[in-house]
Amino acid sequence: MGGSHSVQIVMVGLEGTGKTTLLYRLKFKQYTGTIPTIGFNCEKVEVQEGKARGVTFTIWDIGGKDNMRPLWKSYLRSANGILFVVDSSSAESSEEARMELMKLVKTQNPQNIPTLVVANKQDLPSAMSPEEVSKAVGVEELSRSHPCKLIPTCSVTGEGLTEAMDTMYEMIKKWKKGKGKAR
Ligand SMILES: Nc1nc2c(ncn2[C@@H]2O[C@H](COP(=O)(O)OP(=O)(O)O)[C@@H](O)[C@H]2O)c(=O)[nH]1
Ligand SMILES: [Mg+2]
Repeated sequence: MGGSHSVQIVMVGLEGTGKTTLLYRLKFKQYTGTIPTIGFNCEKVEVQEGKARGVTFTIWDIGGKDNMRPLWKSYLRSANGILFVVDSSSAESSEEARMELMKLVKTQNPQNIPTLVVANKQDLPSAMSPEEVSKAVGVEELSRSHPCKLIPTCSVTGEGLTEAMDTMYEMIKKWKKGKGKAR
């Protein structure tokens, strides 16, 4: 399929949810310590396993501090997929995450680019279950009207990341097909 072997991903979410850890886990296959992201990081990652094997993901990891959030939408123009990372162990920030997710998907995304919510930090004992995260940040509700799914992960060990990239890729393929149709 022409052009489908390279996709552009925008990764956003509140600060400290594990976006940069996830990016470097995918890139270097190991845990790397991170420092808070000022601005953004960008890496090309060729997926080695799963359904997206051989596909190159260019991933833009955008800082989550509130002064960066107005910029999220400008990165969406050339994106094929959104990764929205959530800290599953932080019930207290789930309302803020829900509001940012709603704004992003419903008002800042006229192209209806597929969104995969990454329920990260599943390894922590205090983590909410994937179902609880789904309810808390509104994935359940959003998925009725928008292409939006959730995958549980641990970016430190890399658990769930293959499933996440598979799911993101499947959603993008579906979205690209749909774009060809008259709306
Ligand atoms: N226990 C646990 N800690 C994580 C996980 N992912 C990231 N972290 C930690 O969360 C902190 C913030 O991670 P970072 O990637 O900088 O978050 P970002 O602000 O979203 O880029 C760091 O101390 C990471 O080591 C995870 O899956 N489990
Ligand atoms: Mg970061």
